[in-house]
Amino acid sequence: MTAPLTTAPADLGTLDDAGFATRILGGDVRAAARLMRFIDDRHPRAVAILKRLHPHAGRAHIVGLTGNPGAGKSTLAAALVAHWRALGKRVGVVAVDPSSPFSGGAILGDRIRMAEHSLDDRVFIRSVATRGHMGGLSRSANDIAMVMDAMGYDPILIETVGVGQDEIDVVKVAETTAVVLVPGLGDEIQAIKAGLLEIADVFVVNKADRDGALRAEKDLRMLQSLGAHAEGRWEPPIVRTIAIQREGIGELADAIAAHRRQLAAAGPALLDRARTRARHVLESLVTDRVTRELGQMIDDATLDAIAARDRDPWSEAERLFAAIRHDRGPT
Ligand SMILES: Nc1nc2c(ncn2[C@@H]2O[C@H](COP(=O)(O)OP(=O)(O)OP(=O)(O)O)[C@@H](O)[C@H]2O)c(=O)[nH]1
Ligand SMILES: [Mg+2]
Repeated sequence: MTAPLTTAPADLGTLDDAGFATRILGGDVRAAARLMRFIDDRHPRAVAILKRLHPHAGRAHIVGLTGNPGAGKSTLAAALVAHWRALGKRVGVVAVDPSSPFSGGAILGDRIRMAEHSLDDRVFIRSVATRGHMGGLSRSANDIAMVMDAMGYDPILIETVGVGQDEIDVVKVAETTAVVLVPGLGDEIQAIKAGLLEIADVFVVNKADRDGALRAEKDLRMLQSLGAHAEGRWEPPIVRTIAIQREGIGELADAIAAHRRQLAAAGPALLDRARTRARHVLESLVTDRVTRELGQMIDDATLDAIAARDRDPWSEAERLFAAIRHDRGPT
């Protein structure tokens, strides 16, 4: 990440949490990048600064872009960014896929694809690779998107491969999720298996230059017609794109915007999504903490006692849970 020239040579090391937050809200990309490293490293300062940014976020349209590996998500992301930039928007991109163009493990072709945006200070691109924590990927992506949101980037695109629960959880924080499919290969069926159909607000049939794009669209329509049709419910549109030729990108951007307009018009639906997002984040934070604390509380003596049948696991579970409940912490 190159700092914009307007940034004074900041000694970030001397800033306290409030100073950090002020810098970030003022648009300092270097300070934001530092915070994102804190987030990656699970540094305690990350939470302290995030708490200060939280009231300032909530304006951006967070858009999830997911689909099978190689479906063309990164190519679509680069094309969408170009489209939005041309409309004068400041765009954020959070790339979750470790093999994505924005991450360290990028393959050369991918990197070139996104290179046109890499020197543009109105585009903030950040990759997320944090793994190994339950829900870690999703929470890091959410935190990073929130930082961009607080800084005024809008829309914010989150690219994640639609394989594996942790990856799919990522788009639960998105307001609008676009699911990318490609013609042939029975992708439609794979999508159902992976639960991608249920989370789609917009379908993209990318690689429409290939045989079978119409067929794929028809198959999708058919599947949709089998689903439940609640009155007034949003029917996910199907957009055909050729990402490498940047065809259909305007239509895709329009479909994404239309979904948000519909959510906003529906009122309660938007509230529902916000509530679902809040629940997802809160549950993930609490679950993570409880898991960690439990890990520390369960000692070998207890395990041996249960194994030797001196104690029973139910009583021990009750005891542990009671201990967690009584340690209410600061309120
Ligand atoms: N023919 C054709 N190829 C495309 C199109 N869009 C992308 N590709 C190619 O498909 C390949 C994969 O594209 P990516 O954008 O890297 O796909 P991805 O979904 O981000 O892949 P992962 O991040 O690895 O899951 C690349 O070689 C692209 O050039 C398209 O519309 N038509
Ligand atoms: Mg990719």
